[in-house]
Amino acid sequence: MPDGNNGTGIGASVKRIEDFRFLTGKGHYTDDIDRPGQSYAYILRSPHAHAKITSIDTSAAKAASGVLAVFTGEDMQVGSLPCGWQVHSKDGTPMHEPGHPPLAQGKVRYVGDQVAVVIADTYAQAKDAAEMIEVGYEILPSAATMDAALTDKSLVHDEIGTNLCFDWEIGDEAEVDAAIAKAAHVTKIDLVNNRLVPNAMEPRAAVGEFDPATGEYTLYTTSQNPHVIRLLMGAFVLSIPEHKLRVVAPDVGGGFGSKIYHYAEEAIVTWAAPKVGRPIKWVAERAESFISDAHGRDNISHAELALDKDGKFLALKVQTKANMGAYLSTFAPCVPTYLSATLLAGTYTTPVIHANVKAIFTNTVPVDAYRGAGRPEATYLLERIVDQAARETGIDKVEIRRRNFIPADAFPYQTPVALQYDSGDYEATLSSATKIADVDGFAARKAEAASRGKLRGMGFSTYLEACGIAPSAVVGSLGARAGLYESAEVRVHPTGSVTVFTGTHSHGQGHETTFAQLVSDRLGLPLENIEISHGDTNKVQFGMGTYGSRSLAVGGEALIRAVDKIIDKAKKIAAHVLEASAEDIEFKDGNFTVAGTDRSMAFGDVALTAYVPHNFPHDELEPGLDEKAFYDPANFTYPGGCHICEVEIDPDTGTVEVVNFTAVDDIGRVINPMIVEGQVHGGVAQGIGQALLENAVYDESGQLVTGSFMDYTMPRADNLPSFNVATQSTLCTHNTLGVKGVGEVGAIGSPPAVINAVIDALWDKGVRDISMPATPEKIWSALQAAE
Ligand code: MCN
Repeated sequence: MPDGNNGTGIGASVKRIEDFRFLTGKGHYTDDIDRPGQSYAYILRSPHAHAKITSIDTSAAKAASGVLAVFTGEDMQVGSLPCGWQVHSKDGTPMHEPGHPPLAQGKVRYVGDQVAVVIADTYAQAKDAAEMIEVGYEILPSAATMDAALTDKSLVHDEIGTNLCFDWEIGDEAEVDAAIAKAAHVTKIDLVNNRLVPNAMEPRAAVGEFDPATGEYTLYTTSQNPHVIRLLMGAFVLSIPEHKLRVVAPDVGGGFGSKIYHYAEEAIVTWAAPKVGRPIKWVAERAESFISDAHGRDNISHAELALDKDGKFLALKVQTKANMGAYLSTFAPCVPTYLSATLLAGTYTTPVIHANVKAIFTNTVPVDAYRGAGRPEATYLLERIVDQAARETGIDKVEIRRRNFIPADAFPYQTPVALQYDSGDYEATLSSATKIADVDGFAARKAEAASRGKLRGMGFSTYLEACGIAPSAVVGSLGARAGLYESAEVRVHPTGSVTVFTGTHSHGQGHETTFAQLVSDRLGLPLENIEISHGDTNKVQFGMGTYGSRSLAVGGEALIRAVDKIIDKAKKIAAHVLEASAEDIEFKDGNFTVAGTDRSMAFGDVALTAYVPHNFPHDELEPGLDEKAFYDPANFTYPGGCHICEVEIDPDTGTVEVVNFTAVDDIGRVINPMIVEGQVHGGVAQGIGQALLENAVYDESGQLVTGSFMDYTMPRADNLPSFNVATQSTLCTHNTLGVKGVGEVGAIGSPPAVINAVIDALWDKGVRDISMPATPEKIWSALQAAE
């Protein structure tokens, strides 16, 4: 069976199969879909953060050239865009869940809120006509920041009577307070986790279509999880039964979490298609994406870490305010709670932890998961406070981590914040990273940089993350409203080639390659005989899509289970033909052999036998070779690792250059090292972006002042060094592949490493804190203030 680096199976750096079509311009994205008779939608959005709609006059727009229809919230009386997660406050009351209409009903609650849709023959006609819509607004005071919202002077949702969505906690506060009271040292820190705009390369798009002959609706959309959209939009918003609603997510140009959610525009084009009697396409303009794609992060935290006299952590107490924006997006409530606070043990043995999260409605774009979702926030907090504690106690920052690591022989390890880690070796990833980053040589490099007038710093992050989001036993108890299992179907065709249908969705992660590698490894088939199909609810029976670095650990495992069912059945067919017992059939290198003999059948011959009457055991088996598997894992997977960042700062300008970045990640068994390296590169680039450049800023009236690439800085190639990436492997114990996720580790581990490096560089100059993003202006000002 092909295996290892020279083959096409597990462990081989196979070049991405999908890249041929992407690199030759043959990718097929939602905007490439043009349906016969297609019309175009333009969404009129609110220019105000908070206002009553006193009147809407659409008559001029309706009469404009090419216009087919104009709809407002009054016309579109449908269900509310639903939230998929429920969180309870510490007093047991459920979170406040305000209605979220696809088109505003009487009130707008953020700049960008949908007010009306114009549908016309061309996009230009729709956009021009939208300018003719007269909307009367009574502008209301807005709660643009969390602090403003907490005064409850201006309510985002009057009917709730408060801007506090929930007030949640985990852990025993009294125990934590007692531990803090008797600690030798308590380190305190206040942190902002800056708000981010996702900015996938392909803006969101949707095409809605209705076939009156069959009563079937089709939605083509830029989604990470078409089955979830079918479920949420069909069942909750438009009341379309699932068998009459097809959702197709074709090639998708990046998502980073922002394309998980069910968005209003998807419902609008699907609902309106039968009304105008033509398919309708909507594609976001870039500026529109800034004010309509769910944003990420936006937490403010205060944390206290108690230590004994030897630097052992005794307790951690965290209070976080988390911005939900104006409405609850699909996953929003679980991000600062179950995906973040449960990570606060990190890689450490802290015995008691208490976290309180106040989720707050504001008049801003809804906030939801963005690459890492909650885990970058927890990691940033933990790794910043650990570094701070090292400085305050005088213990070396590597040594303080070592003293507090969960030892490699302590797994399974139950944390005080709900999660049980199955495997890990944090000392191993730290040791490997310190060697690769040449930590010992840092002092000399710092001295040399100083001779050039530069400030050099080194920062560490020994992170842990929980991914493979699915296990119903865990997510059910954590408030998920649906099981997040994954399914796969393996269809072996009569000539022995294979089509795999997976419920996960690849939008840059390379599943068409890595999933084919899994099949190639198990069945001994060449990659060209294997096709991976995803993204169409009419082809794939069930799926929960791709997010939370779940596709390999959950979808890949479902696939392997379906392949194993194929092998079991194929053995029975081979046993019949070879006149042996199925128990005596061995499967190796694509051949079924009677043990201890040279009697064998190739996989393709068995496949053919499954479909032709000759020599098939009809009385024992059903014909055909097509198997499905659903997989519900027992637990999350727990990647961990060490990121080390080295920066140089120009004190005259405050400019930071990342001169070295080392990432050693433990992601269990690696299927494709090259794809894994690419995933880490992308994640680290986003982490560096958050740490140094990106920031979504609202003014007090609720206007997004960083609403374009002129004001919102994305990381570019010249902001990044050549990364040193390596992996270390402790196998996941509860999936047969032994794999953990990799898709988010880069974005989770890197931000604190960067900021710790920046603070390290500035420490001798008297600077004690720098918040993200560490812009030149901020650093220069901090240096001036410290002088
Ligand atoms: N892989 C592997 N060996 C492992 C782990 C993973 O070879 N031990 C491979 C997988 O087979 C897959 C890739 O690495 O091809 C990522 O796998 P996984 O960690 O399972 O993550 P997902 O496929 O579920 O992807 C989701 C993750 C998330 S949550 C975000 S956000 C993200 C990311 O992936 N968004 C991305 N990576 C992205 N990459 C691109 N190009 N675009 C995005 O939008």
